Amino acid sequence: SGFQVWRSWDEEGGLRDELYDLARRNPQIAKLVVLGETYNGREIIALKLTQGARGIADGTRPAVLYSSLQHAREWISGEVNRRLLHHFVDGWRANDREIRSLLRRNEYWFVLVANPDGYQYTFDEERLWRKNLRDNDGDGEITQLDGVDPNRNYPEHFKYDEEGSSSLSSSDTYRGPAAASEPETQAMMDLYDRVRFAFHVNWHSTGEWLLYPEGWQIGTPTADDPIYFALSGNRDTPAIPGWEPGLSSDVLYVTNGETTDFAHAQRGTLAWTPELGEGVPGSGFVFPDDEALIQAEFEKTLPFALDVAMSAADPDDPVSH
Ligand code: 0X9
Ligand code: ZN
Repeated sequence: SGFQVWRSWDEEGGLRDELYDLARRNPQIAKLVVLGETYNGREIIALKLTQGARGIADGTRPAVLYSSLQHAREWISGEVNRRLLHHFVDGWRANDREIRSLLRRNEYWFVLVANPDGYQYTFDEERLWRKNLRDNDGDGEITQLDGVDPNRNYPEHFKYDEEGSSSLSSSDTYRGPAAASEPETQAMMDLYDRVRFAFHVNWHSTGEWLLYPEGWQIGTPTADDPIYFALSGNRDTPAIPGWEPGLSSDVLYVTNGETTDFAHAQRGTLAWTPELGEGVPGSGFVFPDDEALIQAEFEKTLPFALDVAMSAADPDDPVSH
């Protein structure tokens, strides 16, 4: 693709190929599940990691979901999540005691590319595309009038107000014609039906915030706040250095039909939207194609991701380092 680090979905050796290769090479710990298909026929893929992955039913062990690239242009989210996936697999292969123990006790589910149509489109057509590729006006081509924001399409306070999502098909926060109308939403909800997740980390960019629900409204704390606090830290001692943790609607803005709100309100899953950094100030969604900067972003977030992984069996008593 002409990039050093970034890889598309479709290309040979791209992210889709990588998921299949990883599952094929690690049958003891990895199982690939196709959750659904996008408008353009791309697979929406989840990978389960746990010892004996193929011999035990999904959802047998305490489970954590790590997802990324729900928004097409937020490339750093996929790369951070991909490195986390490799951290588990490489740790297993290297006989790392801590990783081996984590993979014996819990299940880790990865959806690296939650919006594969949109993601591919950012390579082929428009780097800053955010939504999926629903043809809203049915004219057979994709223009600025098309696409649904997958992070406004969930059946939790869907369409609650116009501030938190848009009725306009041209908007970047267009919620879609109905709750869960989109194949990307349905795929994730199917996964939620298959597995009861203790935690969900839905990587996004950008902002250096560690956001948690429920962000359809402002100010109402939830009974789970102590767990969110313990794992996210606070302004003075954030779990991820330099980031601001807090209620998503308070730190950023209100949203409705949003993924982590659905996870928390309807599935009892403790969920975050970590908003990764820009790599270089001013880069926005175009995180530099720079191995060292990308690796640094991953390493900065790794302790948080591992604390979540370690806390899966007993979310009420979270581990934090
Ligand atoms: O707007 C979003 O979907 C997320 N931000 S992004 O810039 N990656 O698009 C944030 C969603 C977090 N939830 C709330 N802010 N309520
Ligand atoms: Zn996003």
